[in-house]
Amino acid sequence: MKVIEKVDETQIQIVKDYVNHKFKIVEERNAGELEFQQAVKEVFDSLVPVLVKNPVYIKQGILERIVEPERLIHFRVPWVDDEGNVKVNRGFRVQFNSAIGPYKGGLRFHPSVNASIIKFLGFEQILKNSLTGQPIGGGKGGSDFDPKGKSDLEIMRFCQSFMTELSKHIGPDTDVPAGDIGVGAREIGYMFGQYKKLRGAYEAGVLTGKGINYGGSLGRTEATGYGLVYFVDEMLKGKGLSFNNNTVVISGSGNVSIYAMQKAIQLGAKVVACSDSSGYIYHKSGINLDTVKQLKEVESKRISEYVAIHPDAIYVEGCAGIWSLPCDIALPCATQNELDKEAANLLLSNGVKAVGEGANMPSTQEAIDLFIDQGVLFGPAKAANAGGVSVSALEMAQNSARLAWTAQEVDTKLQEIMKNIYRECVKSSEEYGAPGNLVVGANIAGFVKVADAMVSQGVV
Ligand code: NDP
Ligand code: 2IT
Repeated sequence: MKVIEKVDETQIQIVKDYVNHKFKIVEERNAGELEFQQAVKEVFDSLVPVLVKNPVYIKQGILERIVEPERLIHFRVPWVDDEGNVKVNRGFRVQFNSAIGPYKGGLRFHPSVNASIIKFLGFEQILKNSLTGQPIGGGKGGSDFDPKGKSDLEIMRFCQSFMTELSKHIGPDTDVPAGDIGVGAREIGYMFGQYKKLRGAYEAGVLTGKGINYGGSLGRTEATGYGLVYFVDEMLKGKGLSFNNNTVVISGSGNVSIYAMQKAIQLGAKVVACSDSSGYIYHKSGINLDTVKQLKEVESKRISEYVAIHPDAIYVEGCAGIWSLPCDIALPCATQNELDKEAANLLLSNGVKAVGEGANMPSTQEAIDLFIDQGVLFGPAKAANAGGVSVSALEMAQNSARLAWTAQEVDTKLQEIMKNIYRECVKSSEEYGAPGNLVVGANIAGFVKVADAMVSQGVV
């Protein structure tokens, strides 16, 4: 607050104009890449007070540099399906920023993947990874390959072809991919096998999210969902609230969603709904997580099948409707822009107290503005879902040290990391004149560390 009061209004206006001008250039240079523009706009808008206080970032061209990937690799992924047909997908890896460590971030396999999606995710990852306090830069990758309906052998052939090209660009000290939508332990296993074969060496730290028997970390599978709940728990505690006896709605039914449900239930919450891209289930007395796990993790079925096993639950076609359900806590854990203004208004009218983003950029800017204006506790993705990449960094540390920590050790570290991220976000929000606004707090706390490293390292 002090900062804002001390500087004169003209100075703030000059910086606002500067930021708007720089954003206009981002729009022009990344025409049509709406998700990327959305991610950059939110961050730039948060940074005005930081730039007022630190004109060195302007002089050093940090905004111009941070939005330009150090490298964007785009490649052909040819593979052969079970009928012998040749298929071609697009592969991507954005190596966005290496100021504070090797590029680090997941791989997404989903038909919607394009350069805009990969760049928005990679850009978010720079600041998220900085917030974790671990030495990891920002990267992301993936393919427009659709794993749905593919046989295990097709998945393996695709992963091998994808890695044949990707292997030229990654390594334990350069770039360390992991999972994201459509990429779990199975895909990481196939990619690791191919990388190892091509390299002729056992470089365990080249990928994270590996199986426990070949270099993976205990707790990585659960980390994003658990970390999200730990973060939201901190927000709730700040207002004298908790998960206990509260009703929770969680979108998605993949990795993040399932382990967010598990931890929320452990903390005494009643989780009443989850979804997939086809629709959502509502089980008023509380979702049976074992059934969800069996359907999704074991049988790869649709969430609609849940109601055949639990006839007192209902299934509704269309995933967006999940936000019309009454709840105290909402955790969007499926995909970007899944929670819009209309959904936010519905949640508000039902008295939602806290929203924590498990997915990356799941709320539109209008939805975020509504939550913040109405005083709802809001945990932005780059802070709230940072538990996954944090434990990935712990996996890298274990691989480097050639040892393995217990599940308890990893979980204790994860809890400390999430609490620390929360504290850093609160501190920055207060220091820069937006107390309690964790969107601003996360953007600033993540940015300052990267920007300072970029200044120290010169114009590279
Ligand atoms: P999964 O592939 O395990 O699960 C994704 C879930 O979201 C599925 O239920 C899927 O439904 C649903 N979903 C995916 N795309 C859409 C869509 N376009 N519309 C509606 N629903 C959709 O992925 P994760 O759980 O790993 O990832 C979920 C989110 O969390 C993503 O935003 C990801 O970037 C983010 N995240 C993941 C981390 C991780 O460690 N895995 C870490 C931090 C963030 P369906 O089965 O029908 O496709
Ligand atoms: O969005 C994310 O943070 C992830 N998908 C996890 C990245 C990682 O490297 O573990």
